Amino acid sequence: MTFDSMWSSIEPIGREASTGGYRRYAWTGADATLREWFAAEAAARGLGLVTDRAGNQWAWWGDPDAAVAVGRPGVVIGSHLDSVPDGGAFDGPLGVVSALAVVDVLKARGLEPSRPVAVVNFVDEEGARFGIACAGSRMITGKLEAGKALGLRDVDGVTMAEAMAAAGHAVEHVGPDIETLRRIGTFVELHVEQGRALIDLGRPVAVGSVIRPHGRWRVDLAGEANHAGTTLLEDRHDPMLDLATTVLAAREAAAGHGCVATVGKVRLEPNGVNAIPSRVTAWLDARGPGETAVRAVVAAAVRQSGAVAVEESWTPETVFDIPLAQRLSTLLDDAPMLATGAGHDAGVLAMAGLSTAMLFVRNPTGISHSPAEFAEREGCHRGVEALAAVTEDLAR
Ligand code: HGY
Ligand code: MN
Ligand code: MN
Repeated sequence: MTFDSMWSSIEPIGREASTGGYRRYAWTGADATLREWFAAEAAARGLGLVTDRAGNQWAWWGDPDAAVAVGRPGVVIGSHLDSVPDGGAFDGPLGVVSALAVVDVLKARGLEPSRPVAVVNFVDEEGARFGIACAGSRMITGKLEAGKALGLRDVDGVTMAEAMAAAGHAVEHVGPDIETLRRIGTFVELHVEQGRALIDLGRPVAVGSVIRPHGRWRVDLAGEANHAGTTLLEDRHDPMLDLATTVLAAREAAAGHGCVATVGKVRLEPNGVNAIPSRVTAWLDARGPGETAVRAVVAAAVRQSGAVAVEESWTPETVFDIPLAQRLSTLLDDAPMLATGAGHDAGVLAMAGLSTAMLFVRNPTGISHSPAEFAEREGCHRGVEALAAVTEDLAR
């Protein structure tokens, strides 16, 4: 199976030797190398490569526009190649490599699909550099306004527009991409499971049912810079105390509302060992069974400090195309249906009204967004087989 050779060639790209994690951020050198890798794999299969207005890459087997003209839009498979800081090898790339391997499997079977098939690489799914997840899919569906996206800045103050332009992408065309969206009849995203359900169920593959609501908020905590050694405690205005209460309050409220809450990114200024910070910026990621509960957690997190939680992104509960999910489950020996707390481009396309499904591949530890993220090779092959069966069924 060609999965193994592709996996070997992509695995070293963007890996950080010191941690074993990946730093594959949007519009960086690592991302450019990954995009070149994707283009080469597409060319090797004779797939027609198209880059859309947001920079997402689409590798087509067949003519998508001719198919649209006769009312038979394509079957799209794939995922993303970018990562969170020191992320794992599988979150994203497993879906892209599996999709390319599926093209090989179906061609080897001599399939002549009655619908075009595409492999997609969505750009900037993690939002690790510019702060908004699923930026590529949100831009083409209009969920993320181009001007707002292009003005987002990374930790060095570089805007997305500058980063895109430096990577050679035509910034002036960034925006909703109806032409791209109408080529999509069905999108199926294969993804490593980010949990342990499949191990506990003893099954290799599951079908996605729903993405639970989740969002990201920025909390700005002001303080007063002063000397760490000479300032009396009663004279201090130390924002780190507010940070501590925010983190603890978020955790307590999450437990009380059946949610999860994380402060995984904090920026201190001036960030000196012997200086009381003048300002702390913290990002709160909160997710749960319903919007009311999630927003209650956010409100509780900032209540004591009186700070404002500025919403940077929000994803409502997203239900996939359930008849499609049931069709896939039946096709895959009654594969279990799984809800997830993780966001995905498939969720963004589902919110845009496209017929969308997800397949999850077993993850022995359930760990993700970590160098320890792992999927057994046999499990990856089972995922390719499942995605091939699904793609053949949808494209016949
Ligand atoms: O944050 C998420 O759930 C996804 O990994 N972007
Ligand atoms: Mn992820
Ligand atoms: Mn992902």
